[in-house]
Amino acid sequence: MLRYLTAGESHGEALTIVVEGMPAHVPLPPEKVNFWLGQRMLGHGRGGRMKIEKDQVRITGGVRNGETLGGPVAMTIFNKDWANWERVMNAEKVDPKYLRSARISRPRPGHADLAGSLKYDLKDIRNVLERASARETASRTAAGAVALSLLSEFGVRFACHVVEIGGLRLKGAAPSFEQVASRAPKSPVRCVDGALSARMVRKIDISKSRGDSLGGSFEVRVKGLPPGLGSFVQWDRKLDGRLARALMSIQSVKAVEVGLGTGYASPFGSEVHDEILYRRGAYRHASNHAGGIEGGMTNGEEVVLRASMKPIPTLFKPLATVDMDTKKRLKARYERSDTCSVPAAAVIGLCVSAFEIADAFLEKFGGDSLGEVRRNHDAYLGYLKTR
Ligand code: EPS
Repeated sequence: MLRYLTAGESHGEALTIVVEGMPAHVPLPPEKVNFWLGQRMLGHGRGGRMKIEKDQVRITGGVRNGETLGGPVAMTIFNKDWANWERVMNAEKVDPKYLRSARISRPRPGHADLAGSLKYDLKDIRNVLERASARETASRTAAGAVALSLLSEFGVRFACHVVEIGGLRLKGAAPSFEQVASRAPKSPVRCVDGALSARMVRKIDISKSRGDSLGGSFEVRVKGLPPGLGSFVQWDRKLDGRLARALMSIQSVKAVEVGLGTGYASPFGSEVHDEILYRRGAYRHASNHAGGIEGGMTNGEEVVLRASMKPIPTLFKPLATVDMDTKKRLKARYERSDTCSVPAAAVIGLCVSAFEIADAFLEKFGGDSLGEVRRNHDAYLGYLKTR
């Protein structure tokens, strides 16, 4: 129902995003997209690039008078750093001396550099890293922000927080949705626990002083979804599978969990399955280990997703690699990078999750205008009351 494509290089002129399938009349002022782009730029541990950029979207299609028109929504985020790269990254013929000056032949361990260079026969690794760069996540954040505009019309709310950085982990009872929504944005590392935030900040500082990087985990929470989004009838319609794919495809993410996730591996079934209740005219669950998804469908409880990312592979004190020109063993090349971007990844995770959920939402309540989606949605909620 809903799909998007992104284009653009990290140091190219701009990032381009096209979102197709949004119904007409969804309010979409650019500030809504800019809010999430701004959130993505935050977090202790970000590098020099975030001091250069001030990510803002220009909506160039599909929106008029602050509302979607039903056609593809086209967005552009101009890279401020382009001013420093125009001679090197130009789409037109580039002076060989500039090409030489920016050329890279030593792939970074952990990055797309080696496999990408071999796969596309790109002799300059810059041609891999420019597109593989996590800069592309600004585009995905913008696409997710469009989805969030739709879902907010139906009272669906999203929150995200960081649960681990470099082995420092949030312990104890899980914070409520409201605690995550109110506390996480106030922390420099998007962590709900003030003391733990301070320790995470110190650990990031230590990592930076050593020329190293750190990974971690984040959680996305979604409140206000009715039961029945996604489907059990076919593997590729299962919502958990679709969310996992979206989260796993974020640069550096290596694991995704739903609800109790890997915690399901040890206990007895009787200890972890969420008992079903009927309260005030609706079905509920006594607990939410399933993370709001059973049989590939929302079950009416809060959706809880977690993802873990590896430490950023660009190291100021690089690991060993092989120069692809000489085949000599050398240190990998250093490119400006972040020390830790788990707080930013949490925002990106929220946005890509919102996109998948909006897609499933339109699959269920689809319509060409917001009014039509609302009629379908309200009729379904009315029907649920009869069950
Ligand atoms: C990023 C932009 C990049 C990096 C980072 C994320 O900009 P630059 O390469 O100019 O510093 O800061 O990307 C990576 C860490 C990576 O490995 O690609 C951004 O906009 O989020």
